[in-house]
Amino acid sequence: MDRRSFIATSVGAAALATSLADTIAAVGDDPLVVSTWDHGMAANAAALAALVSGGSVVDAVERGVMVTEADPTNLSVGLSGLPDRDGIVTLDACIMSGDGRAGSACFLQGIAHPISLARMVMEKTPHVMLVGAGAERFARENGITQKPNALSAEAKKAWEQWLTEKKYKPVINIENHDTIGLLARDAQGRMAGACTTSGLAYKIHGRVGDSPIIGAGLFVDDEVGGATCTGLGESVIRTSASTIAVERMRYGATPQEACEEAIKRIVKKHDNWKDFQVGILAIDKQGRYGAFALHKGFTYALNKELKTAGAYG
Ligand code: SD4
Repeated sequence: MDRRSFIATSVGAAALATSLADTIAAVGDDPLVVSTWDHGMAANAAALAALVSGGSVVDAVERGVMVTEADPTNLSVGLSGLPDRDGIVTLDACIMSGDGRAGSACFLQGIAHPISLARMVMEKTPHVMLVGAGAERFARENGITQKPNALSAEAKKAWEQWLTEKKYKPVINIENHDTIGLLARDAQGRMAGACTTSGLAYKIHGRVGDSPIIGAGLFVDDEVGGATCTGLGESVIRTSASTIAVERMRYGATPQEACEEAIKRIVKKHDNWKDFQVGILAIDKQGRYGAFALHKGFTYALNKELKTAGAYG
């Protein structure tokens, strides 16, 4: 059976089970890009454009999420994101290539493209992760201009509103956007992922979530596939959710089954799972994809199409 008819047969069999029918993709040998939330549509377009114009899969994931980081209307990624309790925007990002290289930069102030800094950490240092003032210094030394820290008008308004009550409560599905996690597979089967965020709104100054943590917010292995998460980072770190998904795929799970396993683990380990949201995406080396979330409302972009993931609760 050739590759295309194998995938077609899989799709036919899976039609009996809605979740599988939804999520096994007949992508053939074309590039595959998936990313979180509605804002993933613009990111995917840039990632696909990078692949089509001959860029590497690492170029594609970086350029894809840079679009989201640069969107001045985005309240959850980039410098326009919502601040911490002190009114300071701090940004986190990581990037991983399926060959095992990885870079991360977090607790950043005034860095417009944390993903590019994460890539520099991956490519120009022997390290995986740089944090805070040291990361910012490394950025400046490598030609990245650090901007003054200022809140966008919308973020300032939201923060001032929050200050009136100062309630800490993770929100479910922030206006259909949150962290962007993007996974790509090129026509040769090479994979990479990128994840970037302003993190949990009104967090304690210094808090870092899952998004820059390799194995939590993002994990990619060319031998298997990749996964990325969005939502309440603490729950994702506690369970190494992206790693769970990739390791499930290593031992035979489809990307959809792997995503469902990771979400079930979060449920198992958190009595309060009804109070927060986590969404996860996965791709595998065969070019299949999967998506699942704790709660309804998790949207994701599949190449040029917007989809809604199934949910546990
Ligand atoms: C984080 N996963 O920092 C990110 C984004 C987020 O609620 O906060 N979502 O945890």
